[in-house]
Amino acid sequence: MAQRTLILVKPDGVKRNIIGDVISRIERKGLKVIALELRTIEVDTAHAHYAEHAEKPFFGELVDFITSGPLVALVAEGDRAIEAFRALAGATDPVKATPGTIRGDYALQVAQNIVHGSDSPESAEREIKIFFPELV
Ligand code: RTP
Ligand code: MG
Repeated sequence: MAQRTLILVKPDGVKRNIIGDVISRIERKGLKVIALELRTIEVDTAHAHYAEHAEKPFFGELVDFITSGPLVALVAEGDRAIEAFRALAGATDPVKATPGTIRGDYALQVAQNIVHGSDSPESAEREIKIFFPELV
């Protein structure tokens, strides 16, 4: 059964002109892009998206960063899409991320790690509703 995941090319990825490379990696893997939008999100949307981190010391920085400029939100679909994209993205800390992964190839700082991918089916459903309510 095909699974869906919510992927973001965060503002750092858009600024660095690597939207195309991220999408290319997603497509090369065999996942299908079924929705896509470039937009700058409001603080409320960022709070909803990162609600699980509301109490973390880095939450303010995370919200400032994710609302700092346009991002690309997309939904990709395919077998085990959630796990497949998390593997493409690499570890949260880009210095620990394996070279060849998106974060391993492009980033040095945990706060600016280029992409987001849903971490579970429950997160995917919740996050897709936030960015693409018309899909649900
Ligand atoms: P994401 O949600 O963005 O896909 O990243 P993730 O699952 O790999 O990591 P998560 O634990 O959900 O953390 C969300 C984002 O918060 C930032 N972060 N900063 N300063 C810090 O110590 C710190 N820790 C996490 C990262 O940008 C991470 O992607
Ligand atoms: Mg996460």
